[in-house]
Amino acid sequence: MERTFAYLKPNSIQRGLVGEIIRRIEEKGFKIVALKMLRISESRARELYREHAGKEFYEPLLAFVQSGPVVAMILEGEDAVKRLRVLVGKTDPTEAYPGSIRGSFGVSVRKNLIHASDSVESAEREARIFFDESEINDYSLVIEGQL
Ligand code: RTP
Ligand code: MG
Repeated sequence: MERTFAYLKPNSIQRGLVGEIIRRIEEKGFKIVALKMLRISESRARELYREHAGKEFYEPLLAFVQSGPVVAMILEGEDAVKRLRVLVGKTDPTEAYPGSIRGSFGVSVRKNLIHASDSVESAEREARIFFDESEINDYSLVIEGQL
């Protein structure tokens, strides 16, 4: 099964959207194998967004993601990276489909609620910034009727 990494940005937590966003992720069949709330340190933020270093939005982005606690997770599923990016929607919420997470709740490019890794390689790299191997859980999802 493919793994992807996501975290809910500070405005998701501040707006009380944690449950709603995770519900949509679970509803789509993703299996949560790691989950925690934390504050992102400056060094972790720089490492996470190193591909954007030097761009005009880099410093404001770093400040925003450190402005409050975030909720980080590792998700498993078939084609998980691509499928989560579709569920999350386009970077700019004004261009994201209304059924997507950003299309439903997003208000600006910066405050677009959630990060989702853009490749299997990024997912592995980003998951390692936030989680130790011992924090990743192994279990089976119970399909209705198997209870
Ligand atoms: P993410 O990494 O957060 O999942 O979002 P993404 O792949 O859709 O977007 P990316 O290009 O990786 O950009 C990372 C985050 O930087 C902020 N951003 N601001 N022009 C701008 O002001 C601008 N462009 C990007 C967004 O918050 C984006 O999620
Ligand atoms: Mg990205």
